[in-house]
Amino acid sequence: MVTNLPPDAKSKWNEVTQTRNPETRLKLMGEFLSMVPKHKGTDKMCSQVKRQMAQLREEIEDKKKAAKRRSGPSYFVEKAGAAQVAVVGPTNAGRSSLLRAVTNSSVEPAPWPFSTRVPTPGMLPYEDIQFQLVEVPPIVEGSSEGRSDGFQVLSAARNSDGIIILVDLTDDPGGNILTVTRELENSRILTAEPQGEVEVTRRGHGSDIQYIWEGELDGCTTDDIAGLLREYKIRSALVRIRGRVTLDTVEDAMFGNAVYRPTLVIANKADLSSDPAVVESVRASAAPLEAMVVSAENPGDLKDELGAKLFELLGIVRVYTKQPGKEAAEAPIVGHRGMNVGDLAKLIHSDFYERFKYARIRGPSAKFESGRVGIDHVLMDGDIVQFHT
Ligand SMILES: Nc1nc2c(ncn2[C@@H]2O[C@H](COP(=O)(O)OP(=O)(O)OP(=O)(O)O)[C@@H](O)[C@H]2O)c(=O)[nH]1
Ligand SMILES: [Mg+2]
Repeated sequence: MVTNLPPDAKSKWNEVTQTRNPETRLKLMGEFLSMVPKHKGTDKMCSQVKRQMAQLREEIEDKKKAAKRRSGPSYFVEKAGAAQVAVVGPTNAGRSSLLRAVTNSSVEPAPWPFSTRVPTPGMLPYEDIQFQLVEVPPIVEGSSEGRSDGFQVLSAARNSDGIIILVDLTDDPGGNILTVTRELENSRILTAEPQGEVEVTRRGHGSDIQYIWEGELDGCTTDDIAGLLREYKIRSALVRIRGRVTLDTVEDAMFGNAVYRPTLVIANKADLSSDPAVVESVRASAAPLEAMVVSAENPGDLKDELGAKLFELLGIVRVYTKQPGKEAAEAPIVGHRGMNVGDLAKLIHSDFYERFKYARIRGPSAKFESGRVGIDHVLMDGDIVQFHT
């Protein structure tokens, strides 16, 4: 929550957001902080800004280093399959072992800590799709401040579509779940779905605030928002409102963008501990996130169980297209819960969307005999869709 910033601080922040040059930006952020009164209401915002400053400093350093030597380990993993899921956690919890157990990855588990140094992918097949699991180097206390390559580690998590937090059932699982979720949250990666989301896109021209409504305001009006943005010297912007949004959510959006990543907790090494009290405490620490208890050493049906869990968690919807007089396509097009016929058309080709007349559906979402539907019809997993343009 950000409260009662003096006007000069707000206009300084405006300068910060207008500046691209990292060195100047860093200097302006320092000036901004010195203008912020220190109290409980500004704590969270100050630490967010400090973290952004630490990250900038590291970027500046990295650029200097990169200018000297042109190579280094890459933290970016190209997405593949239906979704990319980052497997994060403390060192030695068994992330490499999990990838060995459920994916085609040949990453080597090791008894010593910090053995995996760069994000390492593997594919987990599930029915007719695949999930890409990426083992991300360990998260430690202080990762969000840059400890142990923390910025790169956390940006790999941010870059994913979902997260698995893997902990060792025999090594303070509750404490480790809390540490990892705190480091994620500190770097603005939310593991619980936020009630409301705001996106503010500034425009260089015009003098009005336009809205895209995918939700509603809670305890404030559009006048309040326009007033707040004016204090930050923003007169023209596109504001996207999702879910229930308060004025605080809007102000929060001015300071670094939070992302939500659906998250599953897995407690590993169940073969070493079967104490129900420990399992119960893991579930309690993970809540409201769901927790699975597994053994990568002795995985049994883990491949299928994990595939099904991720499918549900990520809200995946598979749709099969069909051309008149032919069989439906074997490979699905992968979308997300809530996807409608128009979204699907856009995924295939913008032409399809523009020339759309109607579609015929067979499968779970079909309501009428003819299966004839319009562009807003919401699809369900397993639908077969024939477009008419
Ligand atoms: N008993 C038992 N040991 C396991 C299990 N999973 C992993 N281990 C052991 O735990 C140690 C660490 O496993 P890794 O898979 O390398 O752990 P990691 O999380 O990838 O560790 P780093 O990449 O080094 O941070 C190894 O000695 C594994 O053999 C399990 O389910 N049961
Ligand atoms: Mg590893």
